[in-house]
Amino acid sequence: MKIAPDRLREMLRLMYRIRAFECRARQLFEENRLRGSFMGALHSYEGEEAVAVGACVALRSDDYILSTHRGHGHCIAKGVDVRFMMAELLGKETGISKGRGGSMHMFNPALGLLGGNGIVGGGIPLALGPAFSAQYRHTDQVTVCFFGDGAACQGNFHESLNLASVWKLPVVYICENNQYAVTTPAHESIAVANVADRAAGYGCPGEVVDGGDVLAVYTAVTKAVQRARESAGPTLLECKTYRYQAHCMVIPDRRDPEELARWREEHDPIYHFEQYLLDRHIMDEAQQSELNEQVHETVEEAVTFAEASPLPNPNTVVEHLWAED
Ligand SMILES: Cc1ncc(C[n+]2csc(CCOP(=O)(O)OP(=O)(O)O)c2C)c(N)n1
Ligand SMILES: [Mg+2]
Repeated sequence: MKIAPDRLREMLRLMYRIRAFECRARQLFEENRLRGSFMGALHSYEGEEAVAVGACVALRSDDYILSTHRGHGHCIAKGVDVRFMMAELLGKETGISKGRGGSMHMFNPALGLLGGNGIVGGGIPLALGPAFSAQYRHTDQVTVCFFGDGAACQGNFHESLNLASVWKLPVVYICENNQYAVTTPAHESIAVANVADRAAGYGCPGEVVDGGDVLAVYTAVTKAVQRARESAGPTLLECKTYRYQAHCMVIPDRRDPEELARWREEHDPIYHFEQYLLDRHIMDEAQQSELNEQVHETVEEAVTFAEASPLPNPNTVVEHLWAED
């Protein structure tokens, strides 16, 4: 698939931004948790960047996404300003959810971001709503629903995929199979070799994708989006990937350190894409450093913005909790 050089470099920028954001958020979490100023849990997306970026770059800005508890990458790839995300992590009034949501509850309907979710698999049935709405309104908007390998074992996964297929709803289901649900390996909880194999049971296409290859993800999602826009129904994509950090920042990592080292050394999505761009002279080393520096500046500005922002006024604690007329 031919992709313009500018767009390819933009994909790398987004991957850098996600990695830098996650590293900085992790530092803030460590520094602040004892002081209690970091709001809620933190699930790092480091290592999985190619999935969010490959998928979201294949979308239009008016397409919808449903995110997860590990959702910072989805938000950044869909175009959210990292200042408002960082402020949300610190529970500030300027946060994307006005400091009420924290890491797992970032929303921006104007960008099609219909929210993260602290309930594993919670976004899977919700995705049917915007998809049905688009079909009913005769727009050709597509809904992308991200979820993990653990979520793929929830009952609502089966019900939702069946309904989406029966009604030919414009949804692209993207399973981010990072091989574990907390500490449970996917092969101990999934009866078939691939989550994508389950698509046969719902009469829709299913495909296993290398989740470390941003272009493979982009290509697969582009095809699935096309199918959805043409009213041909949903697709189930399973992106095989790996997370670099423990499940969240407070649960000890029980994975084999050698396995983790192997994934980092042999399958790092950012390293592979950098090499791809350098080898084909789509980017030179000077451009690469500039891109990296810009991203780090952007993330530092976000930290400064977040730290300088006020906490919500306690008198407003019950505001923004329900939809307003
Ligand atoms: C309904 C529900 N059950 C259990 C949990 C606790 N929990 C949080 S994350 C998680 C694992 C999810 O694994 P997966 O779907 O593979 O996503 P990953 O964390 O690997 O990205 C669990 C069991 C929860 N938040 N919601
Ligand atoms: Mg998982």
